[in-house]
Amino acid sequence: MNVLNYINGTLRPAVSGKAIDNYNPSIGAVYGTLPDSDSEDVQLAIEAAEAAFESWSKMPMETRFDWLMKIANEIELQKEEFILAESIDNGKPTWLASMSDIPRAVSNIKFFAAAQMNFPSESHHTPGQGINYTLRKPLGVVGCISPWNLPLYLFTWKIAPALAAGNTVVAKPSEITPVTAFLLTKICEKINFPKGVLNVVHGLGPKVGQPIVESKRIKAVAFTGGTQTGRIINKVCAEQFKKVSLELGGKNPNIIFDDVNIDEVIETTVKSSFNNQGQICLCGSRIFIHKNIYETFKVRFVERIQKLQIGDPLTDVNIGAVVSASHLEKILGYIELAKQEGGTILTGGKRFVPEGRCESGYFIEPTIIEGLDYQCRVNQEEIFGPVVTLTPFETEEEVIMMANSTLFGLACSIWTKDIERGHRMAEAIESGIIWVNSWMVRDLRTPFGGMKESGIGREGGFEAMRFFTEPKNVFVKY
Ligand code: TXE
Repeated sequence: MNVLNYINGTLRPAVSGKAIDNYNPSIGAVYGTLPDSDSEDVQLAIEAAEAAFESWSKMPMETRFDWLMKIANEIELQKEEFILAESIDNGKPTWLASMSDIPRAVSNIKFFAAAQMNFPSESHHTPGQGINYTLRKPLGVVGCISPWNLPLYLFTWKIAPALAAGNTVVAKPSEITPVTAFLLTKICEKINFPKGVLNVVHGLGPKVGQPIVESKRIKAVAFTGGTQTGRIINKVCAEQFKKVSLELGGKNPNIIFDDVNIDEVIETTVKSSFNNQGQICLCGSRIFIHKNIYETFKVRFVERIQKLQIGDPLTDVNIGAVVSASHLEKILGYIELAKQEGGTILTGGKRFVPEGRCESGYFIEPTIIEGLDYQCRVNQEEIFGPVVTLTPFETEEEVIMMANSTLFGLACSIWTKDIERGHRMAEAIESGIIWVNSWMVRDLRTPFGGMKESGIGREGGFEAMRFFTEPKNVFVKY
């Protein structure tokens, strides 16, 4: 499939006419192209978005609701095409795209279409003097930059609140997985979505993302991606005092006490470790297990993982391909590093070569490692692949110290039947999201994001609506 930009309501190639190859990771081969856009395309997109802002921001909210719902409903009608496209473009199994990515993208749009109609302004009475009320106005043209791991899911997670709040958008999906964002823009064209309100420019980070972030005409940037890219974006935004929301990496602890039902924990830990080939910022890659159940857990977990099927994501497998050749190399590099750092590979540890059409695809066996120090690089740096480490602990204090020892602070799971301990741990762990006796249960109203080097700001619910609006307090004297 040849992906096109969507600027001012029209699907079009890059101004330069250049294109980049798009790879299917499960066969390791090019299967389409995307525009190799640059600052010229970004400027056109910004101009279109500026021209559209006045009418979109002043549109009755019911009409804006209808427009967003039209996009969501069309995705639902074409969901089979979207599921297949996401699976081919990213390497994830179709069941995952069908259970998570695509329905969640629809929910994101529906949720924020409704949220803008329920978004209250605040009012504060100053006794004896008067009353304050807070206006919340859209910002103008905003930039949304999204990654490859959950392509449509995270793309809509940003554009939906931005548009719902009345902004117009210049968005850049990941160059590694551009297809489902393109399919969404085909829908926009088909339904005659108001032109210039949403503009999508495809291409490389430094050539497209950077000019979006650098433009003084872009009033805010919402970014999800790697911590290093986040650091670059944050510097540019700081210089311009530009609003920025950064959802970055994680190295999340999964803490298992000795009072749990081990079978139940293992079932969820299989998912929190290896769903989407471990390429979810919320995956629990550091598993801390109480020493009383360490051996039992380890043996059963390894047995369970060895039963997982790896291979062609379009068939009934548990584990598909990782997203790219360079990402495959990065992950295998970390597995080598784990050996050098004294780790023992309990299962996995190698590239996997399926028979048949996927033999050149980027597959890695789900890998479990033990025997590493909690401070080693493998336990401190984000690998973002199907690799987890097991570490025993004895006391709450010890596991809190180890869990909090990284530069990240995104998500944490805590497994215990002792609810007091659950609350105590939740308070002590440095993390934006805590799941007690669960993982990845997401209520779209809740604040989502990380602390430390996992990011700045929160998305989700009214947090996102606040990010994409400027509050203005008005005081009226009695
Ligand atoms: O992400 P990038 P990469 C982590 C994960 C992964 C690492 C690097 O550890 O191995 O990041 O992945 C755009 N200005 N996560 O390099 O580059 C880019 O085009 C503006 C965690 O693939 O951060 C893409 O659209 N934009 C993560 C987006 O940024 C720029 C999900 C993200 O890509 C840019 C993905 C620039 N200078 C990776 N450079 C998560 N938190 O979920 C690149 N981009």
